[in-house]
Amino acid sequence: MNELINTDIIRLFKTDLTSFDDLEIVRIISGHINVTYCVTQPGCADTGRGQYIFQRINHNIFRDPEGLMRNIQLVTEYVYSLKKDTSPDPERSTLVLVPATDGKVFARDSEGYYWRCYVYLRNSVNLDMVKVTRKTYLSAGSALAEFQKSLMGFDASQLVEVIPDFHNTVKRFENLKKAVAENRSGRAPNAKADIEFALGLEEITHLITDGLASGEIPLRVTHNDTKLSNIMIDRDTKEVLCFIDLDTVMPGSALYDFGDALRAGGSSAAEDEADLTKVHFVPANFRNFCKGYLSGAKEFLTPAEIALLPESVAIMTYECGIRFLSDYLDGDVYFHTSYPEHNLVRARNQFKLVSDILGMLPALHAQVGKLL
Ligand code: GN1
Ligand code: MG
Repeated sequence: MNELINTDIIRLFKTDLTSFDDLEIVRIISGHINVTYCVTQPGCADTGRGQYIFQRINHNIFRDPEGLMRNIQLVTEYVYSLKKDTSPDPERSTLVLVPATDGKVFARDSEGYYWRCYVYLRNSVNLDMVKVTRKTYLSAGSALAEFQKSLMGFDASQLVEVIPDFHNTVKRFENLKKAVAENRSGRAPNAKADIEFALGLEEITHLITDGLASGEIPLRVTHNDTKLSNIMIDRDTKEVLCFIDLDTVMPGSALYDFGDALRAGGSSAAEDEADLTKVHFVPANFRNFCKGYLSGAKEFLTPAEIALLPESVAIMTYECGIRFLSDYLDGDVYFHTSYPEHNLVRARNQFKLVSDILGMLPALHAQVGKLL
């Protein structure tokens, strides 16, 4: 049974569900922040209208849930308007929000939590769930270029900054130093070598923020959480459909999305694999994703952006690692964890990748050069 979703919440949305007694409800555990359920009317999944995603928004992290939902509504409606005449399958080329019975794009439960509902993307799986092939990487890279390109005409001033300084690695570094100094969990002695490693890499933290400050790196509308589990593909053809998890769509750098996609997609192992002998950065994944990405993005990227593509992967991986480490030191107050050392395991995993990527930078630059 589910402790968190009941049919009262499901009934608050204008779905096509016809009965509420026999719904199949499955919790989806891949996200670290919100709580997600897939709700299916038995026998109706194939129509695409009998299956929905319900999410309870974590308002401790997303402090302005209504602003966040407004962002998602604007972006999904914008992408849909671009796709509706050009895509063979517009309903699967973006997430589609289901309005609540009062017309809003969210509803609140009796405890004040915000919920939203999306049409389930028919016959889809996320990229993390399949054996990823070269072709899938090429198409994921080009899907990212396409996502960024499609939002170039979107007026970014309409968007609220959902989490200020989300990918400001310099600020994340300051937060790490604070977490180390405060050591609220008392766990700092367990992470001595990890802290030392992280504090030793300050020089890479400002490469993107400096470019943004000087204007050499343009501010664009970016996704900001492009890990493979946020890329949906067709279960049969394996073609990329769209990006999901639009919580953090807001102004940012294209490098955040490129780097973050390869943070996850460039790794040989899951983000929380504890056996570091299984964790390494796979240059072929970089090459294939980058090839797909540049085929669409080289027409709009600036030289300063192209010059930092390899570094962006190191920076985003490092940033994620120091966020996990900071949360470990703070006592696991941000990311969902399944066991006490989970955040430390995740941080070590990311730092192993950072070491690999930094060691490969000349080779990765050579790859980019060949692809241009
Ligand atoms: C969080 O909740 P989820 O899994 O979509 C985090 C991302 C991290 C990611 C690491 C709002 O995303 O920034 O990269 O975990 N989202 C937020 O897996 O902090
Ligand atoms: Mg996310």
